[in-house]
Amino acid sequence: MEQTFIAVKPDGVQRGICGEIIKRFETRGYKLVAAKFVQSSEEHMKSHYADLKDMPFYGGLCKYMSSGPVFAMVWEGQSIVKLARMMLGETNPADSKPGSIRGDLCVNIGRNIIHGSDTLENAKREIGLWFKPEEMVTYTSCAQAFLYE
Ligand code: DGT
Ligand code: DGI
Repeated sequence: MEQTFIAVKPDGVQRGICGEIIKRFETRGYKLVAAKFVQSSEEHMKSHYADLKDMPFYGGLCKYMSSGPVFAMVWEGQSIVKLARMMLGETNPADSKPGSIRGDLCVNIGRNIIHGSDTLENAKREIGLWFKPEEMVTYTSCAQAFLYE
């Protein structure tokens, strides 16, 4: 089963949207396997967004992401990396369809409330960056047999 890294960004936390985001992943049928509420360092955010280091907004993004608490999670489920990205919507909320998280809950690209890994490879890298192996919980959901044939 695939795992992906999802984080409610400082704007999502301050706006009180953590519960709504957890609800969408839970009700879709995904399984929460790790979570923590943290304020990360700018250095940590620079590693997280290393692939964007040449972008003009990189510095501001890393500063912003370390400016307040983030709700970091690992969710598990079939094809979750790709499907979670569909649930998020486009990077720019202005391009995100109603029904998606960004399309329903935010308006500005620099305040797009949520992060989700874009590839399986990045999901593995980001999970390793944010969580220690002992912080990941292994369990069987009682809904498993009703979610998957
Ligand atoms: P995520 O989930 O935060 O990694 O965002 P992605 O994957 O949808 O977008 P990505 O990786 O290209 O960019 C990471 C973050 O950088 C994005 O959530 C918001 C910020 N960002 C991207 N492009 C720009 C930009 O042109 N200006 C500013 N200020 N921020 C940007
Ligand atoms: O994975 P995403 O967050 O959808 O997109 P990404 O990894 O390309 O960009 C990471 C974040 O950077 C994104 O969520 C919001 C921000 N971002 C991306 N493009 C722009 C941007 N922020 C601003 N202000 N302007 C952009 O063009």
